[in-house]
Amino acid sequence: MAFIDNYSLQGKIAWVTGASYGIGFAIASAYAEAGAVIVFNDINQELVDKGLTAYEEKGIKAHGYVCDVTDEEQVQATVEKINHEVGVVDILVNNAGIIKRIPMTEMKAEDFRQVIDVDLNAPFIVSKAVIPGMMKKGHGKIINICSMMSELGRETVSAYAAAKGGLKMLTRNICAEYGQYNIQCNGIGPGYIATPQTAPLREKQEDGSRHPFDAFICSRTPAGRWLNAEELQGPAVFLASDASNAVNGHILYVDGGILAYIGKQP
Ligand code: NAP
Ligand code: GCO
Repeated sequence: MAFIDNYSLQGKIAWVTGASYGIGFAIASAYAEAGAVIVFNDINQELVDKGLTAYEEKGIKAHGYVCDVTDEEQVQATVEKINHEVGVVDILVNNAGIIKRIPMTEMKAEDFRQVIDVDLNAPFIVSKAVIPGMMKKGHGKIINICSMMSELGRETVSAYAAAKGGLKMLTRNICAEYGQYNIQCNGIGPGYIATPQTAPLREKQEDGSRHPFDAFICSRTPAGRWLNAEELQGPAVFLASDASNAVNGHILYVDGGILAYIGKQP
């Protein structure tokens, strides 16, 4: 077998949560190109149908399921359906996520809980649901989509930073607990990616000027630009493939160098 074949996902079943669009869609599209069968979910049929159409337009026959990843009963039922209709999941990407940008002293406890529920509890719920199948198969890959906020804080994102910091440690704990079953659990920490989630940070101001945060992020990124979701595809395929079987409990930051950079002098 040629070395490069280690990067193939041929015949693998990959479930990317919340992948009707955005980062999840980009990762799932790359997985399909690497040979995987794509499974994705979203919280309503309209978004699942939107995703199925988008995948079809790329020539990908994906399997879409309506599933709120915070609901353990829905997740367990979805895993049963996937096992029956597609097959046992080999690769899980915990991508679904939300953010609420509210100053902490103004944030309702319910808002904090909702972010923790989607960004931290859900990766626990979905990982717990697929690990038994991976154990039976004798292999598995779990990739948690972490964040710059797994390492850094900033104003208004207390819930998100707490969730993504916790997701970093959940990643390490799954590695510790299930590495013995040939299951590798790693994280990807994207920098600032131009998706619907960050659109509010890039909106033009009323006077047509750049959003202050847009200019700020470009000054904190050595490349001086926002990244795009496609730049996560290579790292995501690597962590889903046999090429990374000796990589476990690692958070791979795909941030253009933000974490290494103090920022451009004004
Ligand atoms: P996005 O455009 O907002 O997409 C998030 C996806 O998750 C949507 O499809 C959303 O569906 C889905 N989702 C939300 N709650 C869900 C739930 N309870 N059950 C099922 N699906 C749910 O976000 P993105 O920018 O692609 O980000 C994807 C992941 O990367 C997130 O975990 C985010 O925290 C992380 N991340 C993003 C960036 C960035 O700069 N964009 C950087 C680092 C990390 P709905 O449309 O129905 O809500
Ligand atoms: C924010 C952004 C970030 C990105 C990402 C950075 O408000 O600071 O939304 O949190 O989403 O997580 O890695």
